[in-house]
This record gives sequence, C-alpha cells and structure tokens, in this order.
Amino acid sequence: SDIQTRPLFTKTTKSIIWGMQQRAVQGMLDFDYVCSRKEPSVVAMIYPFTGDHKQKFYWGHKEILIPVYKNMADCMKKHSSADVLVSFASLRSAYESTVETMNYPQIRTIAIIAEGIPENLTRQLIKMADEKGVSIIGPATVGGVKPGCFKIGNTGGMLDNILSSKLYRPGSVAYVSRSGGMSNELNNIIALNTNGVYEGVAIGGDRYPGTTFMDHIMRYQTEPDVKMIVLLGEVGGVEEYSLISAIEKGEVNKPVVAWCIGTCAKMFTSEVQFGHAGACANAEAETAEAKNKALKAVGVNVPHSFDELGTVIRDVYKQLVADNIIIPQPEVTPPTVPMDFTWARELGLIRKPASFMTSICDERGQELLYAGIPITDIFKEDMGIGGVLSLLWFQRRLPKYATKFIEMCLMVTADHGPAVSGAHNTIVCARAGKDLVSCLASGLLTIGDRFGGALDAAAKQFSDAYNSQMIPMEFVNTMRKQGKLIMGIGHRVKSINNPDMRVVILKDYAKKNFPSSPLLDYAIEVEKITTSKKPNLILNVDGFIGVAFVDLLNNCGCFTREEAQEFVEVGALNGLFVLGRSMGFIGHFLDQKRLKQGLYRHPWDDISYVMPETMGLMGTDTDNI
Ligand code: Q5B
Repeated sequence: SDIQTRPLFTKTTKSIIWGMQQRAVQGMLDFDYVCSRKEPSVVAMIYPFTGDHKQKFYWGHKEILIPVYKNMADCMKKHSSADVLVSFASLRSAYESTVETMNYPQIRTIAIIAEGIPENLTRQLIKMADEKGVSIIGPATVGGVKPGCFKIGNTGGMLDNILSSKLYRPGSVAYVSRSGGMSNELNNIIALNTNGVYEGVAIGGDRYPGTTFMDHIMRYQTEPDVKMIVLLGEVGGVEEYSLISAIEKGEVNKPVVAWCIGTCAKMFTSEVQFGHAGACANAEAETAEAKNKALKAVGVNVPHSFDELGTVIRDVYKQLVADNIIIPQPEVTPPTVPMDFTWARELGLIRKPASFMTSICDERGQELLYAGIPITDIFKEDMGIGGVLSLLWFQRRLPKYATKFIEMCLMVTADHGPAVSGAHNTIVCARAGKDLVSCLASGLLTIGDRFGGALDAAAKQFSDAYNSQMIPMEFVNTMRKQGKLIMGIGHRVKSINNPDMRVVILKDYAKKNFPSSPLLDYAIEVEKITTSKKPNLILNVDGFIGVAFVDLLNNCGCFTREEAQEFVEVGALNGLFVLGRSMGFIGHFLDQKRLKQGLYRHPWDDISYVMPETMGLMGTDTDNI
C-alpha cells in the first residue's frame, strides 16, 4: 500500500494539531528547533470550543504565534500544504473528527492519540483510510518520531530525553513497536548501541491499529537510509508471522532485531490480559515465546530476554559498520533550546528573587494554612472569626477573651443606621443602579477621620499623651491650644445624656476580662473633662476601640511594645471598623435593592445655592451677605 512506499515525514512536513495541546505543540517545536528545521512543523491548531485566535509559542528564543481555528474547513483552506494531522481528540470525538479530516485529501497521515475508541469505529476508520490512501498511526499511542524531521506530539518525552537519545539527527536504525512507553525505551537503547534512530513508530496497543508493523517495516525496507530494523512485538496477535513470511519470501532482507514482550505470561496459570487491548494470547502461536522462537528460526536476531536487546542491537550494528554498510558520521552539536523556566527551577538550575513576600496565608499545600494553622484545626478548635482575624491580621493565636473582644468590636460596629455618612453613600450608590462591590466601596471610601476612621489616630494621640505622662487635663488643653480635635472624642447624636450602648457593652467587657486597661482608664479621665465642656464630647465608639485595643495588644502577652505600636502605626485598628461596617453597608445595599428604590436626587430646597456671581453682585451691599 501507499504507506509502505512513501516517507511519512520529511524535513519540511507541515502538520495541524487537533486539540488545545500547548505542551505537546511546544514539545514539537522544540524538537524541530534542535533538529535545525528551517520552519516549525506545526502550522495550525483546530479547537472547536473557542473562536479563531492565535496561541503564543517559542521557536528557540523567539516567540511565534500559531493560529487556532474553530472550523476544520477554514484551517485546511488556509494551510493547504499541511499533510499530517495529529489528533488529540478525546475518545468520544476522535472518530468524528478523523472522519471529517479524511474529507480533506491534503492530509495523508493522521496520528490518533486517544485510547479507548470502540473497536468497530476504529475498523471503520481503517477501512476509510485504506480507501483514501491515508496512513493512520494509532489509536492509543504517543505516535512516532523521525529524527531531524518530525515528532508526533509527546513522543520522545521532554527535551533532555530527546537530546540524550540523539533524536535531533537521523541514525540508521528504524523501529516499530506497539507501546509508546516502550518506544521511548527503544530510543534510548538504540542511541546507546548504534548511530541512532532513523525513524520509530508506536502503532498503539489496540487490537486494530490504524497501520500495522508490516506497513512500517516494508517502508523501512524500501528506505535506503534504513540499514537495520528493530521490532518490539508483544504477546497477542499474529502480525509477527507476516514479518516471518516476508523474510522467507525475501521481501524483507535488511537485518532485523526483534523481541516480543510478554514471555512472563507462561508463569501465570490462567490467561493473561496485559495493559494493551490487543495484548492477550488467544492461541499458542500468539504467545510471545512462540513468536520469538519463530522469528529466530527465520534468521531474525532475537535476544534471550529483553535485557539483552541492546547487546544484540549493538552486535548487528557493529557488523554493519564492519561491512561498510553503515558509515558513522561525525556528531554535530544541536542548537540550544532555552530551558523552560518552570522546568529549570524544578531541576534546581536557577533561582529568581520572588516579586512578592507573604507571611499570613499559604494555599499551596494539601490544606489551606492561616498563619501556619491548618483550616481544619481552626474549625476543630472553634477559633471563630476573632481567631481567624487574629491569625490573618496579627499572626498570633490570641487568647479567647481577646478573640471574643474582636468579635464584639465587629458586632457593635456592624451598622449604625442609614443616616451615617458611609451608609448614606452606599444607599445613594445603590439607588443609582450600581452593583454590590461598587456600593460597598462607595461606603467604605467614606470612612475617614471624622466618620469611623478615627481608631488608629485616637490610639496614637492617647498613647502619646499617656506615655509622655501628660495628665488628662494637660492633654485636653494642649490639643485645644494646637487647634486639634481629639480623635475618638465627640459624637453627633450620642452624649453623656444619651450614652452609646455599644461603648457601654465593650467597656463592661474590657473591664471584666482584660488583664489591665491603663490607656482606657486614661481616656475615661479625658472624657470626663471633655464632657464637662460639652455633653456630646464622649469617648465615642472609634475612640473606645482604639484605646482598648492598645491595652489589649500591650497586655495580652503576645506582642512586644514595639510590635503593638507598629500595628497602630500601620493603621490596623481602623480595619476593625472597616470590616465591621462592611456588614452594614452590604445590608443597606441589599435593602435598597429589595425595596426597589429608584434613583436618588437631593431636593433643591435642601441645598443652598451660593453662586460666586451672586456674591460678586451683592459685594456692594455687605448687609445682604
Ligand atoms: N469638638 C464626631 O462633631 C464629630 C471635638 C471637639 C475636641 C474633639 C467630632 C469629631 C473627632 C473624630 C472622631 C469618630 C465630627 C466619630 C463615628 C462612627 C459613628 C457615627 C455615627 C457610627 C462630631 C462642637 C464643639 C466645637 C468643637 C468641639 C468636637 N469634637 N473638641 N476634640 N474631638 N471628633 N470621629 O458634633 O468650642 O463649639 O467650637 O470630629 O472621633 O464616626 O453614628 O454618627 O457608628 O457610624 O459636629 O458612631 O466630634 O461637633 O464639630 O460641631 O464641634 O465641640 O471644636 O467646639 P460635631 P462640632 P466649639 S464616631
């Protein structure tokens, strides 16, 4: 047949890949590059599940783009010189896509990688391929390799393997095997014992391979550069007998080394089915032992065991060299292909400073870790939100009373009605039709010195005053003299006569559970002075949490003073209000959506329009201003 006479691959073979197999394609391109091919062997990809686009690959050091087509017809039309299709289609779609491929006469060779295609479908494919003169390699195979010319998909493994098996340049030995895995072994054995592989095909382990041992052996017989043939058969099937009869008829007269795997089957008392679908002896003649014996009988070089295969191959090769049939050529160093970054790092060949550092959470292992503690332990120990927050924010397992205090802070700050600045903005934003994240962000961005964001500044001001041993009165006076507001003091609606129950609850808890609370005591003294001036100048919720948290950090025994101070300086405490109030803002967003509130427009009568022009006009009459 056609396949027995024409070369399947040349130095200019162009192929199309069916399936989004970037790694395999990159492997083929790297192979091409080390083979010193002028152009990549992959010209396009077909992938029906995305639109037409381009994928980036490396050609040596350079980046190249390979087009991906949704539609096979478009691909074939644009790449009419491609005559090989490597199909990575799944076992479900391989039949259909192969039938479709055979509608395009430009494709002469199809490699089918999928395993498990129903045998009746494979037989239909083989029939169609025979009628159309198409060669099918596979199914259930990695494919094959022709050093210096073409590599099907992942055949030959990674680049280091290709280099060590010298697959970048042709040798004189052609092989055929069933197994893809064993073909890699053959690449290695042949490279170690001869001048290398000329071509190798793994026909696949199914009962009905698209092309047979003999298809390839006959091609090797006609190819002048093939000087010896290696066959790695296996238990099951009778194809090895076709070789025997071809040798007997003189149709194959090149030296052949052969071994059928599966001789160990005789050690089993029952019938053995090996990994390949076809690897099962249905008659005595199909056993590996019988076939090895028959091959030997017609002059094939058959080792005593697989271990001896390399030695026998070497002996035959040496004889061919001695007879001047093979003239070993000087080695040429192949071009260097840059190593893949991830692979180089895996091998420990390179190091790279990390762009990011992180110390709170590690999701890479089997289990998520918060500050080194597995998530299952966090639940087992019922650490709660306060425990999680203490790990992620403070990298410590804080005592139970502290994690409970954190949770209480989040609870009391969760919401304070729709009228406060942040909630108002969230509501206006929701009514303008924005989404949850935008509305939440709008509310959060309102948090600042005057509204909800005074915790850290309060902690700092009070700590500085306390640490410099200012008495409360001196602190209040100094701040007034400097014209500065005391952060954490004052409230729009709460006052000494209308106490803020949130603060009352927290104060009660802190007094009962904290080991000591010197800064809180100090702030309460300051509050006595400010409220004596004006009843609303209370220690507000921001101020309370700010100072109480300093006491907690300083006295819980988990931090040094410097560490505690650093948290205040970086602004950790405002985080408590931000986190707590996020609950409320999200609530307001959902509420507005639920109530189907339309666009908000502020009423004119609530805005005093003071135009610069008006002021200018009135400038002559100051009484009007
Ligand atoms: N005076 C909070 O002011 C407010 C003084 C002060 C010394 C002070 C004001 C303030 C510091 C920042 C702060 C957090 C703007 C507040 C929060 C969360 C919330 C909110 C909610 C929630 C209120 C009247 C007189 C003036 C002022 C003097 C005022 N504050 N003196 N130190 N800190 N505080 N923010 O009522 O002589 O008459 O000119 O900025 O801690 O945001 O619920 O609403 O959960 O959502 O507008 O609780 O205190 O008072 O500015 O008219 O001042 O008191 O100098 O004196 P008011 P003003 P004078 S908690």
